[in-house]
Amino acid sequence: LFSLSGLAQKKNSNTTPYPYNNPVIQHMYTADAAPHVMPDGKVWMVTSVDHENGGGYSTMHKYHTFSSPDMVNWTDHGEVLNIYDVIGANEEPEGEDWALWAPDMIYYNNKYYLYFPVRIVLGEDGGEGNREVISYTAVAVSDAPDKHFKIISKKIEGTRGIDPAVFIDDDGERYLYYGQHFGAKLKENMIELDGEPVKMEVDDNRFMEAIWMNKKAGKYWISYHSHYGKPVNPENPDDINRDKSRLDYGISDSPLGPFEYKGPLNFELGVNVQNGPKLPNYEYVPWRLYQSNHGGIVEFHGTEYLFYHTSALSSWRQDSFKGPGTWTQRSVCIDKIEYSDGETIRPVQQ
Ligand code: FUB
Repeated sequence: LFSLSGLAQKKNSNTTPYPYNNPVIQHMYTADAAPHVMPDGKVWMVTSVDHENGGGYSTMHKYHTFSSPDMVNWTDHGEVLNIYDVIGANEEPEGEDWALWAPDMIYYNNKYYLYFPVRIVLGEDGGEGNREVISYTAVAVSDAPDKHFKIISKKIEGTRGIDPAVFIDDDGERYLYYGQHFGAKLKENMIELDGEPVKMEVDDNRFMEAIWMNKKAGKYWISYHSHYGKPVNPENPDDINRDKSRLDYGISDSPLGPFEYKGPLNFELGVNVQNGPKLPNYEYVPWRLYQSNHGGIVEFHGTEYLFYHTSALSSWRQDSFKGPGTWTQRSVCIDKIEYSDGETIRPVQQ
């Protein structure tokens, strides 16, 4: 997740239809797709929703679900949760403290569970403590993936941080990943951790967020957003904001690791193109135009697919790919994953 300054909004001046069918959702801006095959045999995804006018991460106020019988034709089932479900109908969302960021939705025991980060304000204790805003994993439930969800927990005790993702193993055990680095078993009630969280270790030592877990050939494949390269601000060499970003992956014999780092899941790209220095060789091509990264993998009819987002559609609407598009006008894309030998993924090119 990168610095939020300088979120200037450009006008959509290009009305020519987008020339490609990836991104798969083009009537609205979507990000952070979490794909799963549901009992109806279709692929479903819940996504964050970026505001039609951009405006930064603070303008993300709802989740939509989508389904597809074939990975090509997608139905928008509309909004399944709104920020007002979290803060109450009479409140006004205040900036990023109340934005709805990357979610996950999973089927378990005849119900659909939606996991998402909720910020809770701490430290306003009569002036003695500093105001501190912490994200926890919240859970909402529904009888169907296209119906409005009802919040059943605003805080899974023990969780801290954004980007929750749930994985259910072949033996029925449930795992929750959250907050950049952590993983833990989930109890059958789906709203409590079962034991202590474990720090997910991948032996590449890069910053992680947006963990996704999938299983193939008996191995556990962790994928995540890694930041690497030079610090964006050279005066702050420890800053996690780096000039490159991509999805990386590793494998393990256990869903809680440790993981052996395997390599990039998609291509390298320059980031912070709005705020930071442009890389000298940065090319404005559609499959490289994005400033945040968040992936999800699903197996459908024997093939694995990577879901990710770019800001190529936004770029197209602004100026036919001459610029990077708007930071928070992202769009979900899908590509097949090719496993070149049972243990390596060929980096995905759109
Ligand atoms: O979409 C908001 C945030 O940006 C997500 O939580 C991160 O994973 C990144 O995609």
